[in-house]
Amino acid sequence: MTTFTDRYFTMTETEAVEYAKTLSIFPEDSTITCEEIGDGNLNYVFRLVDPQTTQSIIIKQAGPVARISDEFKVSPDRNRIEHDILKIQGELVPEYVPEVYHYDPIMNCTVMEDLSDYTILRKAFLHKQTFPLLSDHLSTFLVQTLLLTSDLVLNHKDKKEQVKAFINPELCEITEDLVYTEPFYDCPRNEVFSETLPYVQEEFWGDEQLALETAKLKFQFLTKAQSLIHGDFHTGSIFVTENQTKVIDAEFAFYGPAGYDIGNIIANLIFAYVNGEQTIEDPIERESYTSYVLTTIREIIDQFKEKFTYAFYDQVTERVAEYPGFLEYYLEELLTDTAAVVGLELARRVIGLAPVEDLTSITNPTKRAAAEIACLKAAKVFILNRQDFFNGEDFTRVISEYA
Ligand code: SR1
Ligand code: MG
Repeated sequence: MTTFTDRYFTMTETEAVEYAKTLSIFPEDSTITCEEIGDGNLNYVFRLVDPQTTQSIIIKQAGPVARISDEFKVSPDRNRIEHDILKIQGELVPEYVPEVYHYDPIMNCTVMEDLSDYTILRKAFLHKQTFPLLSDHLSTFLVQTLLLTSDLVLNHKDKKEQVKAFINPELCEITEDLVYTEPFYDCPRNEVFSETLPYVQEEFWGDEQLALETAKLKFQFLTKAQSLIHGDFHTGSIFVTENQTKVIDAEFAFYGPAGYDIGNIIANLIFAYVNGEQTIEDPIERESYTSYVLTTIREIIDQFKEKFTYAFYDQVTERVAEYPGFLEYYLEELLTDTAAVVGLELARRVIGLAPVEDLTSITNPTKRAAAEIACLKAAKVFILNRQDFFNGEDFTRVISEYA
């Protein structure tokens, strides 16, 4: 009989079933089936179902190395970070996160609600599905999580305790390397598509001004403990149905620049946009889908500003934040940081180690290179002109022009 209380080990499907039995979640006599369904870069995800009742759960376990490559030794304690932020998000935005049933600090796993009726947003976008409520849901999620965990609202001593609890050095190091460093020089770990490589060599690796700006941004990521951020807020971390949205996979969470989450999702919507531009043959369908994506981007930014402003007047506790002009200053800086991260994420998914299916699934090499180079052209504008972004239209204008 396997025991789960003495030492940590990564579970097989059979062991995950035995583990679930120790939690008494399913009826004692049920015959549970289990499948490991994780397709992310880091963890093991077991789906357990009781076929008699159709009751199901997810057990997410952190392994000692990343699945994408054992070069990344990442402490399984990241599962604690993910569990702890899920609990916080469960209070701030319960409708947008899965319910948590159990956390185990020995097995480094979290047992949570199964979202098998949902689809991963990136996959849905590859099928050109659209979600009219997405911008409303994501802008609310961003405002609630980024404002209510910041010094604007939290008592500063409590906030510092939270900064301590969410120190996440190994996962942050992955971002520092893969997002802020490696894409901007000829790093051996980069993986650039052959037809895109000449553009990268000429326009990215030789650009000293671009390198300097990314250095400044890296130091901002290292030092700006502004809000408890998700840290990996891309379309693969979002589950959707027609009317519902759930955010998962927050193991990269830490106190960082709030614009990191907003920029990340906007960049990943741009990947959906360029994929649509290059893969939808029918011009009417193409226009309809790409307009939907652009509208979603514009709405996320504009609704974020509107909801943030409303919540700011309602919730802010820091006295000096009420001085005239402070809200405008705060929002402007937030959008500058957002624009920069849009550029960084666009660049790193084309040049760096962890590409996205929106680009790699474009089978025609000329079209794939066109999509990737469009992302890179826009990336430079977002990074170099980051102080010129004040509203949704400023973002979509660059996308329409370059991407
Ligand atoms: C080694 S992990 C590579 C990437 O996958 C995660 O989802 C993050 O985006 C990370 O950068
Ligand atoms: Mg992930």
